Amino acid sequence: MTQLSSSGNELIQMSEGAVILKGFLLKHEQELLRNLERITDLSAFRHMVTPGGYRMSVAMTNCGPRGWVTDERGYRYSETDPETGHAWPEMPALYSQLARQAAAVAGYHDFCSDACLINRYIPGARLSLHQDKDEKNFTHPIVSFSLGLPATFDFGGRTRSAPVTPYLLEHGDVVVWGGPSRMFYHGIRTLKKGHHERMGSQRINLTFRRAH
Ligand code: MD3
Ligand code: FE
Repeated sequence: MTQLSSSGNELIQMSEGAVILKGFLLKHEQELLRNLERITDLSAFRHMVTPGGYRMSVAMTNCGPRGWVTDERGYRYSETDPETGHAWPEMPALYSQLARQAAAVAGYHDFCSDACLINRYIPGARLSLHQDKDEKNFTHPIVSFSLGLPATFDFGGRTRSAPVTPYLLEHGDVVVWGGPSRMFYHGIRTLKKGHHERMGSQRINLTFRRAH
C-alpha cells in the first residue's frame, strides 16, 4: 500500500510495523555526507569476519555509544572500535534527530538510538538473509537510511524459508521496522554496477538501533 505520510513523503507499508519513507533524507544530503566523512576519517570502513570465518563483502563502521562488530568470537555490540582501540565516533545530532523523526512518522515515538551501523556496498557486495537479534530489547524499532546506488531489499517473514518480497531502496529512502516485523528475515541482493551522481559507485546504509 502507498500513501502520503505526515511529513509529505510517499510512504509504503511493507507489513504491520514496517514502512518505507521515500526521499525522506534528500533535504539533508549534504550535511549527512559531511558527517559521514568525519566518521570514516576516525573509524574507517573495514571488512569484518563472521564467526564462521567468512570475510563480509559489505564493509562496515559505526558511530554512537555502541557499534556492532563480528569476529571469530561472535556477533556483539562494542563500546570501542577494535581497530583503533578508541570509542566509536560520536553520533551526529542530525543523525539521531532524523532517525527519531522517521520513527515517529511510522508511529514509534521517542526512539533513542545508541548504535548506528554504517554499511558500505560496492557492486558485487550483498548481505544474505538474516535476522537482527543482537539487541537487548526487541520492542524498539530499527531505522535505516539508504544513500547512493539503488539496491533490492528482500523482506521475508518469521522463518528463513518464508517467502520474500523485494523492494527497491533508493538514495534518500528511510525504512522503519518495528512491532511484529522487527524480527523478520531480510537481506540485500548483490549490488549491481552503476554510478550515482553524488555517491559514485557505492551504496551506503546507516542502521540505527537501540542496542542496550
Ligand atoms: C528488516 N542492513 O545492517 S536495512 C543490517 O541495507 C541490514 O544494509 C541492510 O540488514 C542494509 O542488519 C538492510 C536494515 C534493516 C535492519 C533491521 C531489520 C532491515 C530490517 C529488521 C527487520 C526487518
Ligand atoms: Fe539486518
